[in-house]
Parts: sequence; C-alpha cells; structure tokens
Amino acid sequence: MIGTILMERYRLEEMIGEGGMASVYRALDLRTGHRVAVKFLRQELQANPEFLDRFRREATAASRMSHHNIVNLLDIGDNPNSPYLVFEFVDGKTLKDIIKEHGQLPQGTAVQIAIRILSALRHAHEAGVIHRDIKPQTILVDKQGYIKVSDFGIARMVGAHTSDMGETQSVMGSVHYFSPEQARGEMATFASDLYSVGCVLYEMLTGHVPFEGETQVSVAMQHVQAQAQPVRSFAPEVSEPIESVVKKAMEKVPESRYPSALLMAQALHDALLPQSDTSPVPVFEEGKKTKPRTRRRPRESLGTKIAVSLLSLVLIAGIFTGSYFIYRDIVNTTRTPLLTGFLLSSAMREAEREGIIIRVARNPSDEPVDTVIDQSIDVGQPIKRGDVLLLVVSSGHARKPVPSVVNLDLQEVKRTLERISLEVLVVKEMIHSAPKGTVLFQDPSEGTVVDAGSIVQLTISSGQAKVPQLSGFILAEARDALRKAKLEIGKVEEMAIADTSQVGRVASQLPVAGELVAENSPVDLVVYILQKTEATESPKNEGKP
Ligand code: 3AM
Repeated sequence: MIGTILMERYRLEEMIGEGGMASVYRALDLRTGHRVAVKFLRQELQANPEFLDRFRREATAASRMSHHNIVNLLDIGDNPNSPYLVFEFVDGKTLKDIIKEHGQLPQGTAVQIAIRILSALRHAHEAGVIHRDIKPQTILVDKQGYIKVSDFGIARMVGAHTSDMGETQSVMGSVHYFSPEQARGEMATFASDLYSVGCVLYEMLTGHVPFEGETQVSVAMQHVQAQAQPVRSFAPEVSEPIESVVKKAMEKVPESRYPSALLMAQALHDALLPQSDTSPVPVFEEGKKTKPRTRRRPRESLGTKIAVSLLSLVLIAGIFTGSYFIYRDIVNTTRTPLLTGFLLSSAMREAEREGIIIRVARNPSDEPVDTVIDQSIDVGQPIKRGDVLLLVVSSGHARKPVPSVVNLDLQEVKRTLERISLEVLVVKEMIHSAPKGTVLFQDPSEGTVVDAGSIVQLTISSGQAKVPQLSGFILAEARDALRKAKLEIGKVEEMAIADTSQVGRVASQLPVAGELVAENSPVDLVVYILQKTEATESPKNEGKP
C-alpha cells in the first residue's frame, strides 16, 4: 500500500492506525503539499453491505459539516470496490493517549477541552448529525493543543431510521461512554452525545472512566442503574460547579441533561468563573489588553464573564500547548538554554534535548507568530531535567478585531464569525420589534481585538408579538387570531358552566390581551364547557357573541 498514489493525488506514506472498521494512513496531497489522513474500510469488511453502508454514512455525515473542532472531510475515494475517505491530518495524539500518559488533567484544561468538543457537537447537531461515539479515542489533540472530534463512523442523521439495536458492541462505540438509552439498545439522540461528553469530562478530571466492570454488559448496566462516584471524591480540587455540570450531563433521563451542547458549554464557562465576587478578577476592557484588576462585580456580569472566559482561554490554551509532547524521564541538572528569539518548534527541540519541560503561554506581539518572546528562567541558570520552563510565545496576527454584527441575522453572523475563527454564544433573547434572530447587542464590541477562538456573546431578538383579545371567541377563531399574531395556542383548560350560549367559547387567556411577548409564544386558554349534571344538548352555537 505504501507509495500508492490515489486519484493521481494522494501518496500513501505510512499506516497510522487501525480502528474497528477502518485502517488509517497518513498521505501526502501532491497537489497542495499538505499531509492528509486516508481512511479505508478494512478489506475483510468491504463485502459486507452493513459496513459499506456505515462507511457511506460517515461520508454523508462528514460532508455536512465543516468546523475547526471537527476532523474535516476533504475528499471521497473514487473506487467503489475499495472505498476510502480523505480527511485533514491531525498531527498529534488522541485524548485517550494523553489521559493514559498524564492521568487526570488540570480542571481548566479539562473544561476547555470539553467546551471545544461541545462546540464541535453544536455544529454537528445543528447539521442534524448525532455522533453516537464520543470518547477520548475519537478526540484528537494536535501538537498545538487544538481539539478535533473525529470518527463520525457510526453517526446517525436525524430522520434516518437506523436504530442502535442489532449492531455489535465492538463497533457500536465504547460502552464506557455509552448513555443509558444506548446501553438499553434504544435510539441515540443529541442528549446521548452530551452524556458521553459528561463521561469524557469525568475521565479527564478523575483520570478514570465513571464506571468500570469485568464485562461490557456490567459496565452498560451501571450506566443504566448506578450513580457514578462524585468527581470530587477522587479529585477534591475540582470545583463544585464543575462537578455539578458533570452530574447533570450524566443524568439517566435525557430530559434532565442540558437541552443543548451550547447550553452545556455555557454552563461550563459559568462554572469556571470565580465563586467570590470580592476576589480580584481580570477585567476585560475594550481595545485594551486583558489585565487583572480588583473590582467588585456581580457574578453574572457579562464583562466579567467574557474577561474570565477570554483570559482562561488564552492562558489554558497556552499552558496546554506543547506540554504533552516532551520527555520528562531524565532527571539531571543542566543550564537553561537560550530559547528567546527562536521559533517555538526549534526551542521545543532544544528543550527536549535537555530534558526540560516546556509550557507555553501565548501573547500577542509584533514578533512573527510562534516566536519565543520570553522565558521564565534566564539563560545559563541551573535547571533540572524534568523541570518546567515557561515560554511566552507570540500569537502574532492570531489576534483580530471583532467585526460589527449588530442588526444582522444570527445565521449570517455565525457564518461570518466562524469563518474568522470566532465562536458565537447567544447569551440572551429579548422581546424586540426587530425580526426574530436579529442580533441586538454584541460583546466584545466592534473593533475589540481578541484571540482566535474567542467567544463573541450575542443578545438576539426573539421577535415581538402582541397578544390579541380572545375571550368570547370559539377555539377555531382563537387559533386563527393567534396564528395571524405569530403566536401559538398553548394549554387549553376547561371550565364548566350552565349557560349554553357561552359553551365552547374562550373564558380567559394568559398572557392577557395587549401584552408584548416573544414570537411563537404559547397563549394558554380557558374554555367554557357544559355542566354535566344538566341533560342539555351539545352547543350548536358557533358564532361570535
Ligand atoms: O490507533 P491510534 O489511536 O494511534 O487517532 C486515530 C487512531 O490512532 C488515527 O488513526 C487511528 C485509527 O482511528 N486517526 C484517525 N483519523 C486521523 C486523522 N485525521 C488520525 N490520525 C491523524 N489524523
């Protein structure tokens, strides 16, 4: 296989792994010079229509998506007898490898990884794709610390009637991250993916999976019946709010989990915020660098949230970067080498040779991207092999000004911001006369310079509708009036009366007439019905009073 050129374009260089149903090769794209990953359906499965179908499903799922936290599909093989898919190549490790090597991860790192997985899932879910097999083995972490969700091999498109039943366990995802409903053989939903993220976060925080057992069945049974030991019983340094998010994500009943990937990500963001509002918190100021300052602020202040989110993103992404790709075996004293001024890659090589552990913090600067601009221990100072040396690395033009998105439609804004690697978080919907989905406020504001991957928080309009007067209407008229007013009929309750002329008519409504509410809101009604004790005919009166 090695050396084979596919479609006159992809030259296979090396086999990099074998999964349950596919072999993955690193290849060189001769047209662009980029490395790619080519995934072949395993030879012995190529005659099996079920696997061929699943492989096709992965292609369909992957081609619906394009996101910086998803391993993107680049091309589809042209040989029907030997199907293959071409993906972007991720030069790094799986999250499982990292957990195996390092055990539990620091809370901030674990949460930031989970948020990125959720960001990928939000995109997939919006495209109608359920991953169904979120686990640390399908999360790739590249050498820069970027997170990419891979392997939509058993993904299901909403609306496609493929149940999880009857498919063998070994290829149906790892039972350690299975939701209770998947363990019962029921259909996976969006909420099942969130459960699995809960399990992955649990593992990152504690260093082990939530349920262990002798057999796959015993593990599956625990997902259905048992409560996982609280995260803090293994990792007391984890904060209570983070533990609560894991617990809620891992609720047995899907409806008790977070309603969406975005809301779970939001909960994680909030949980990272400092608990006390009197402690010094970094405050983000428009157009200025993020810097710490002491201030009293309410916990839910948007400014603080953004400040902390941004700062933690910057710091944690930075600290995470590179810290897993070094040796730490040799313990010996050496002299700190000069690394400032060098490119990070050569600084890392140099440090690696010396057995020094590098942590990286990124800071914007005029130096070219990835140039080391400072080191925490001076040149020539003694340093132990295995010690940590913090390098401050230029993030150069990775910082960018936030464009103005106010008055634009949310969908358009998402596309615009995602194209320039900014994340969108809708923090509030407001009843407003602007069309539903119009952005009303943005934070940070236009022109604020932020790091790539930062979050832009938006307040959008939920539209505005005036509740019509409905009392006296029969139900069909009320429904009609509500539809015209861009509202929906809510709960209808009944009230018994003796007056036959009123039977079938609306007695009262909530919200009351004249109120301004969000578009598509429900209006609950109370309708008169005939008192049973009297033997009266059913009402024929269908007109207005
Ligand atoms: O067998 P291991 O765990 O070392 O990480 C994936 C896994 O590695 C890797 O191929 C193996 C089988 O799935 N892999 C999958 N997609 C990849 C990609 N796009 C990838 N490695 C790099 N880039």
